Amino acid sequence: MKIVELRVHKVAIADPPLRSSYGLHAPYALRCILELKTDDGFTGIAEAHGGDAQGAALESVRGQVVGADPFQVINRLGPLVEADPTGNSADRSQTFLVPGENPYDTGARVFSAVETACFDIIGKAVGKPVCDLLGRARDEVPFSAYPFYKHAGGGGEGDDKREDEYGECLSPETIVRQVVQMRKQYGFASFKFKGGVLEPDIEVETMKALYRELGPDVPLRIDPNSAWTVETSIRVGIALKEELGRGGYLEDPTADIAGMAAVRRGLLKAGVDTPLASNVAVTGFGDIPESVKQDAVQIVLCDHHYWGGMRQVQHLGKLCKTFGLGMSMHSNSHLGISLMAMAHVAAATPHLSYACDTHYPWSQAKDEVVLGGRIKFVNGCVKIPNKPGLGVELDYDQLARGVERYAKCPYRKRDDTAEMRKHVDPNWKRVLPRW
Ligand code: GKR
Ligand code: MG
Repeated sequence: MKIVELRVHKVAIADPPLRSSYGLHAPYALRCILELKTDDGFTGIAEAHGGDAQGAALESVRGQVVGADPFQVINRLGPLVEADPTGNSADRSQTFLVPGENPYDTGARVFSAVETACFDIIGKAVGKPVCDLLGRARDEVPFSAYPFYKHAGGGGEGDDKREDEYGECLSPETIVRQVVQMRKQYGFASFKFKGGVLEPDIEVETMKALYRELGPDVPLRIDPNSAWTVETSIRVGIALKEELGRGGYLEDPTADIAGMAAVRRGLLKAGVDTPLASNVAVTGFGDIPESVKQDAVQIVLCDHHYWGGMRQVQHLGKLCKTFGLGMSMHSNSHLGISLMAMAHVAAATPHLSYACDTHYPWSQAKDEVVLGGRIKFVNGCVKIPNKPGLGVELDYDQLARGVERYAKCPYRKRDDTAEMRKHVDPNWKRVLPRW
């Protein structure tokens, strides 16, 4: 079998004005859809981060991929996972860069997309779901709701302005309303709240309001993306001992491994052993030794998109198990192809015991490129379909609309700072730590 065609489709999807310590989401999130076609009629697909740079990076491997055997090409491209186009492998951290815009993991992101599309082809060729190729550990994958502070608006621009499903949510009461609405619609049983936006005391109050609403059996997490000092992180960790302590965690309260380790020490000293999780301080295998040595992070968030694909996530699972670390999954704005890939890799990673993050509720049916429309959640879970490969196909009409939206919109990369300056505060800067 030979790959005869590689196609990269850059799409834009409406995204509401969500806030995080990185700033504000633009009216459109950008994604790339990769298609690989083989000489015997199979098509493998994958979804990656978006924008011009990611699109060009995917195009750059055309020469290595076209003409190759999908059973072999993923191993040949292996060096991409370790490649460092900046020549500075000392710090691959995501502290100052949003995921998908980190030049240190460009190769890992490209590899991941090619690997996913090849597994889709291989699954189709042998008649098996991708998670069965990797080794299935579960049939359905629980996801966690991902409430955000948000301004009014449903995303999109001009005559493509979308309805605002959730309204403005910038207070504890409106976040509770958002969460109740999401739970009703998707059945989520775990909740991760994106903090780092308002004063920490308001965010503590928000978490307490969520706890009161959801009860003690629902795991809660908060993730301020490094917005807090070590002292603030310890103070919040103590204040939320009960709320985060029941199967939840405190995610990236402060920057870098040394900072996270200091938070851990402070919390333990105060008798709080809420685990610290990370997708910012720990973003690659190179971060694990130091993190383990300092006991900085007790739960690592994987993400096949930038950890270098599905098998790397499985390796990470083994490593986490070996060192007694827990494992969860990170997400960014995405469509159904990414959701299915996330579900397959989670289904094939037994050590991943926390419900996976997903931004999926923030995307809309109008933008979905998967044939048959949006992926369904049942009780907060995605079931692995009894179909070969990823189990989803492209809707080419929807794909064409996404490509057209990309061509029309002015966004070419994710820039949450620029959006903050345009819509909220012309002098806004990402200051770390802010509180
Ligand atoms: O979508 O604004 C966002 C999030 O802040 C995202 O960019 C983060 O990467 O979900 C993420 C996280 O867990 O840090
Ligand atoms: Mg995070």
